[in-house]
Amino acid sequence: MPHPHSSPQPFAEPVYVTRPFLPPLAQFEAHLRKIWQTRRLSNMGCLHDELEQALGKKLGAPNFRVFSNGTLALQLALQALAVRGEVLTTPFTFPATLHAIAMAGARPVFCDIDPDTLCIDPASIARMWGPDTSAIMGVHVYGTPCAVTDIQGIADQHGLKVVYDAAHAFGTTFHGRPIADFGDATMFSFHATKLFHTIEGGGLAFADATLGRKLEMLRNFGIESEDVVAIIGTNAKLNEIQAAMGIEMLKAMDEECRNRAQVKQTYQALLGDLPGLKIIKPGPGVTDSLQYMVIRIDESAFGLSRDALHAALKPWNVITRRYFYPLGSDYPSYADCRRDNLPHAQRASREVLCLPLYGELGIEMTERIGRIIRYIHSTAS
Ligand code: T4K
Repeated sequence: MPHPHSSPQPFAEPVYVTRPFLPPLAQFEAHLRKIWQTRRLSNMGCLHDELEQALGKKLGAPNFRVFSNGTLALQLALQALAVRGEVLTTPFTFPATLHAIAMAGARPVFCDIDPDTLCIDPASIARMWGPDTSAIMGVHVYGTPCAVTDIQGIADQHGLKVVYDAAHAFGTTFHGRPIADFGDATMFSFHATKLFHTIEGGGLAFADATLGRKLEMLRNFGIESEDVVAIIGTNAKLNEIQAAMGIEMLKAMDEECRNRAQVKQTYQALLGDLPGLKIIKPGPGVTDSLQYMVIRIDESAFGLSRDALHAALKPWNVITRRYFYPLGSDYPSYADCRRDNLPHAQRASREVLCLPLYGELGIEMTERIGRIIRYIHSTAS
């Protein structure tokens, strides 16, 4: 352990919260060469279908479709399930969750979160249910599963659909079950900033196999056949270059996960004993999605607020992110939405900070970030 007062060196270049993994260029080029020959660029080509199948297997989802991004996958899930009126959800999320609800023609209703899991609190769901409610949208925040059993219980009692935003939960299992196993539909994001990515992209696992055809039409302008445009749909197709990236990324997952796990262990060793700094970990029975490295700052015990630490790290070229601040319930667009009291969400939004996490970061750079945080802490308190 370094001496807490020895001054570390700032980074010469910014170290961001993430840096996308890329497969070896030669492997990707091989796909590009084929694409150049076949001229098949989009609209459910071979690579698209290959990736869709491989991802369904990987995620333990027998019913699975891919989309151009996670936000549209979420919106189309709600449309496929004919969700209307109010959707009980969490304000502690990325804007995409709430905008997908609104774009699908429904209204978010804000529930508080569980202070430990940071996911939607079933007690708050029960309080906020109303006659206009048709669905619950939980977010498996940082890859920590929502209280899936309690949520399903409330949904069954009131006849509600359950949709999960698993943007952060690629590959997560909960007591041995794939995260895609819960609810009516589960969305995964394959954005460049995610562990597994297709540059932009998203996927949807769903329980009712008959939704498959409807989702295919929703992502392709509602076209059923050459002669029939059956429903109103959009353009949410994943193209062949995105699919090629996904196919190559899948090959690299094990290695990237090993490297990220090492980075997280290094942070744990350097920061685990700092008063007022809590490292957020996946709960019991959960495999870590290795998507984010999240700490929570208790200002009174740490001596600095989360915002002060976020700002203090910048001159060292350590660029952290406050996922999720501001809270969705504070966006002007949702000012009129019904809401519970949100003390736990408000507190979490003030206290969480995502540190850089990606395989390439390696042990040495992680140790340096850890030493910088210790140094900032020691000179502040
Ligand atoms: N639901 C939840 C709970 C989500 O968190 C998200 C997305 C979604 C739904 C929607 O899924 P998608 O429609 O995106 O599939 C980023 C991502 O853009 C977003 O996908 C993600 N959540 C969110 C948590 O993080 P920003 O605005 O923070 O991105 P940005 O551009 O600031 O990137 C963060 C850092 O990553 C940069 O400082 C540098 C690095 N970076 C980023 C990109 C895009 C790179 O090094 N290279 C890159 O190409 O939203």
